[in-house]
Amino acid sequence: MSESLTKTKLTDPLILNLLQNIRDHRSMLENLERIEVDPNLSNIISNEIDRELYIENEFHKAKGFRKLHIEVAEFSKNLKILHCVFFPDPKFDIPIFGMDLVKINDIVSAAIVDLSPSSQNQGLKYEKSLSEVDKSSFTSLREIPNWGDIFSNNVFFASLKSKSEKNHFCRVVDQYLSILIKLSKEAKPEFKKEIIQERIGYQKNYCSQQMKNEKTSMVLLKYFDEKWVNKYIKKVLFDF
Ligand code: BLA
Repeated sequence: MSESLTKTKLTDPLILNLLQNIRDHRSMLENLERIEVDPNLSNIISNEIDRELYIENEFHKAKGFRKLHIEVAEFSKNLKILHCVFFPDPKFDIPIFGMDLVKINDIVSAAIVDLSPSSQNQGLKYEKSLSEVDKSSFTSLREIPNWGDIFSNNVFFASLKSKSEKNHFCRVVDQYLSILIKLSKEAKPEFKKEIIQERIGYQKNYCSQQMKNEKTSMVLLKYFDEKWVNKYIKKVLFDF
């Protein structure tokens, strides 16, 4: 498959490792297809001194998923981000896979992963499996901000302090993705309008809560004007 990100400029081993793992899981989905997006929004590069930046995006869809989005970005050579959200097709009862890794120089200040509910009582199907994923040895767990009521009870959020914590985080992501893929294989389409509508509401709420994370927009506003940032957040990151 010819993938823009296969040639990613980013060489950070942790991000490359996570990226490979996410792609491996994604490749197990049925009817995987690329979604074409305006290249002005998907691949963004600037070489302006001290304001260097690049953002690379991959968009796919598959059976059970309306949008599989992976983004890698590097700002001013020191802030690196791996952002990934797999939005389910609301006809299917599949949670939203989300992860974000923020690395400033060599420090991973934020590493978050979750399967977030996209319908009522959905958690009953998978919360137990998430809770069984070993997350015991992390030293710097972080508190979820107020807007994060969209996440499941087993959202994982920490700073990663050592090589072993970085490796352990990769294993947590791998296991969360395995649970997601299993749920997606079991999911059958639903045709009742009210149920689909309710799931659409969950995804809209997920997106509007994510938009309250000022840390995302703060970074982008250093490089782009407000109009562009709003468009990028609403169309690329958290569209519905
Ligand atoms: C935090 N997100 C952050 C931070 C930055 C970004 C700079 C602060 C790091 C820190 O608190 O240590 C920036 N993240 C970005 C940018 C993009 C990005 C610019 O993805 C993309 C262009 N954020 C998400 C997703 C999740 C998420 C999908 O995009 C979770 C599934 C979570 N990011 C998230 C959380 C924080 C964060 C919970 C901490 C916010 C806080 O503590 O206030």
